[in-house]
Amino acid sequence: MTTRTLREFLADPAGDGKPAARELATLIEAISDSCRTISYLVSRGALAGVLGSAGTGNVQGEEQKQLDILANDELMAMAKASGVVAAAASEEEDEARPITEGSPYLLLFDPLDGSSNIDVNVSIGTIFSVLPARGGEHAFLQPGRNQVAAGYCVYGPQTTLVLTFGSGVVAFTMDPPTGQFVQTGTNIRIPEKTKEFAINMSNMRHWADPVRAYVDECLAGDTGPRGKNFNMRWIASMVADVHRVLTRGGLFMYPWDKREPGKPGKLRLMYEANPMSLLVEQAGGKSFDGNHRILDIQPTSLHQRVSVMLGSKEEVEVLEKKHSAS
Ligand code: P6P
Repeated sequence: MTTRTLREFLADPAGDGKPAARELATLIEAISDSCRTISYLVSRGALAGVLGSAGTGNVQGEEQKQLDILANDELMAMAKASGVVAAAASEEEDEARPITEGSPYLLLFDPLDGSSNIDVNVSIGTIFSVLPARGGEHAFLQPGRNQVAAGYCVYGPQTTLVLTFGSGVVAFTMDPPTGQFVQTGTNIRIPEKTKEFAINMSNMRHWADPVRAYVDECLAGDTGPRGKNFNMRWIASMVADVHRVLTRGGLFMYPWDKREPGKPGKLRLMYEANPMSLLVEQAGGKSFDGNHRILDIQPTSLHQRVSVMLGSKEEVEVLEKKHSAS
C-alpha cells in the first residue's frame, strides 16, 4: 500500500482530487501535533516526573492526574494557535473557553481518557469532537449527528490517530523516528458479527434487566440461547476498548446502573460518547443509550453523562431488542 502522511490525506481525503476544507485540515493537523506531544509525555512517564495525582479535582468530581492537566493545557493552547476554533470545551474544565471569535469550529475533548491507567502503563487516549460554530450561549448543545469531524488518538504499543469527517473512518500510525502520522487504515469497517463483549462485570448486580439478560446469555455460551461461546475484555480505557471494537469487532457497554439511579451513565455525551458513536456508525456499527441512537440525543448540558452501548451491528441489535421488549 502506498503510504500517505496525514497532510497528504487531508489534501485529497476522498480520493477525488478535492482537498479537505482548509480550516478543517488546519485543525486536524494541529490536533495531530498535540497528540504527538502528549504521546511523548505519556511515553516518558516517570522519567518526566508526570505520573501521579495533580492534587486537584475536575468538574466530574474526579481526581486529576498531572498528565490530565498537561494534556488539557496542550490542547487548549493548540486550539488558540490554530486560529480556527471559536470556543473549546474539555472534560477537565467546568466552562467552555472562548478562543477565536468568528472561527468556524467548536472543539470538544477528553484530553486523556482512561487516566486511571496512566500509572500502570496501560493504553490511554485523547478523544476529540468538532462541531460547527454557531452563536448563542448554547452553541455547544448540538446533537452528535452535527459533528463535522471526530476521532481519538490511542497511546498504546503504537500511537494511532483514528478519525472521520463523516465519509468513512481512517487511521494513521505515528512513526516514532520522524513523528509523522502515516496512513495505516482506510475505510475501516466493524465486523457485523462478534463473539466479544466489553463491560465492567463487577457492576453486574446493579445493571438493568435487559443488560443482565444479554450478558447472561453471552456467559451461557454454546449451552445457551446464543449457541456460541463469547469472550470478554475490559481495559477500563474507553479509547482502547473502542479501538479494539473498530479493529476486530465487539460490543462495548457502559450502561446505566442502579448505583446512582439519577445518573444516566458514567461516560460523557459530548466528548466521549458522541465522537465514538460517529466513528462506530461510520465504520458500519451502531450506538445507543438503551432508548435512543446516541447521535440523535439533544444535549441539555455540556458535561452530561449517558449510557453507552456500541459496536458490531448484529450484537447492538440483539441488545436493542432486549431493551424494547423490557
Ligand atoms: P470503570 C475512564 O475513566 C473511563 O471514563 C472510560 O475510559 C472507561 O471505559 C471507564 O471510565 C472505566 O470505568 O468504572 O470500569 O473504572
